[in-house]
Amino acid sequence: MDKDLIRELTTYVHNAEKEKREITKITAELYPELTIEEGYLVQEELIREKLKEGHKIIGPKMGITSEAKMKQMNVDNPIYGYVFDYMVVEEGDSISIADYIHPKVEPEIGFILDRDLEGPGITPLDVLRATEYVFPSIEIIDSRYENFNFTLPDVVADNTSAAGAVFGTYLRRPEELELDVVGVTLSINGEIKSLGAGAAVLGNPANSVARLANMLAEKGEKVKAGQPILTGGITAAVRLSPGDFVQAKYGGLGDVSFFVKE
Ligand code: OOG
Ligand code: MG
Repeated sequence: MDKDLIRELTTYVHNAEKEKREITKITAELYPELTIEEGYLVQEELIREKLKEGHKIIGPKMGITSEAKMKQMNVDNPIYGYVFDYMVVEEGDSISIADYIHPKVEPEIGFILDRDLEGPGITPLDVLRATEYVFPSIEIIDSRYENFNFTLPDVVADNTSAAGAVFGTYLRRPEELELDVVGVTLSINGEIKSLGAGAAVLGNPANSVARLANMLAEKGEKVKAGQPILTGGITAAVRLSPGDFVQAKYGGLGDVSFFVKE
């Protein structure tokens, strides 16, 4: 894939995000041969463009790490992308639905490391040893593709649908919890829409961070200390509408909530 094509595909997804407009997935017509590796080349160019525009990376996010997400999205492998500063929503705050295309939410367990993790060969135990805190969170995803219809290479190119993140402020040391049995309910206006437990995420969300470190190692990159890391949706994602009060309640890990306006 030459530089011009990488640039063309990057502009295609980037403009859709900026203009809050749905596009047809890349693999439908533009470039059906797109591979996962090429999807990451587009994602890397997209990230360079965002950095050039003055946006800052807050932290990495894993995606498609649970059976629920694999089934819902009809894709089958963990992927990663990045949360940027302009995507962060303060806990208890409101978002405006007009700032998104067709946003959905999913509950995720977050990690903050106190030292860098450099793969290959990182294990979940290495992750737990390097973890300063775990925290509750809600990710807002907003695929730029029509109806969230995409293949794995498409969604990688689209920075894994990253659009928003609400990082809870309830921090816990990892040894205070058994992350696999931390339960979560996601409710909208008090009605439970989905529920699950940490084990849904690759057996344990620490495993998701290990996978991230090992995937980044293939590019000579590492998971950095101090950055919030999202480990992937525990449950299927739920569509948002104006007037929604969205809350994720975690067993032993506090809760996170925000409002949705017009
Ligand atoms: C892709 C993003 C997946 C997760 O947690 O699984 C993701 C999507 O579902 O649009 O963030
Ligand atoms: Mg997610």
